[in-house]
Amino acid sequence: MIELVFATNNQHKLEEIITAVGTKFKILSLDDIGCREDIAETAETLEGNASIKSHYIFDNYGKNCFGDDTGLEVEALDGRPGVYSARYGGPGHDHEKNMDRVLAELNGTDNRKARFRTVISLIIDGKEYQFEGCVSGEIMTERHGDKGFGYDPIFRPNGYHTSFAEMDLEEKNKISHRGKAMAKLLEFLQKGDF
Ligand code: ITT
Repeated sequence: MIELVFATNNQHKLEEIITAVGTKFKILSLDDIGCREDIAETAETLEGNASIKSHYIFDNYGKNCFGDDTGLEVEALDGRPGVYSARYGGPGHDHEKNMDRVLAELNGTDNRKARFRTVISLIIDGKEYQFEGCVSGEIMTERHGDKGFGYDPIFRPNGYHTSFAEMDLEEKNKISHRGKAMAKLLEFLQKGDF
């Protein structure tokens, strides 16, 4: 069975991926390999940051691995918070402050279109591959639901009446940015052309 390290410090992401992968692959966490460092995300793009995370693990631990970087891109805000999604409301990865800032900036705006975009960087035997997944929707005027994480309570995907935070993990995975990028990664691994 292929073992892959998922280079994330976000427990919600880890849970989502383990649910998506099922029993096909063994996913190891950073904890499992004894990595306790905070990997600095210094790139200006999602592609760049995803790559930093996976290279950090491969270069320091020599293990096949993947990392993802995700951003919420709001049309009326020229694509912000985008690559700055984690710290949009200030330092400290505070999800509530991040949502407050987006809601405040969209106050009174009719165009509430937004999308989540995920880029996964996979490294197998030193070679890098990238996979992208997007989901379009809109920013609601207030929070709904308490599942998920990050901006989930204020994001409603197109074709649904509920926010991501009102969906179960399985339901979110089927249509989400990370779920789609992950499906591409799994298809690639199952083909075995690497
Ligand atoms: P790692 O870098 O350790 O993986 P992180 O939480 O910093 O974890 P990202 O840099 O990829 O993850 O994500 C930036 C922010 O985007 C994250 O802190 C959340 O606020 C938000 N985010 C990412 N994925 C999300 C999702 O599926 N639903 C809602 N918000 C999400």
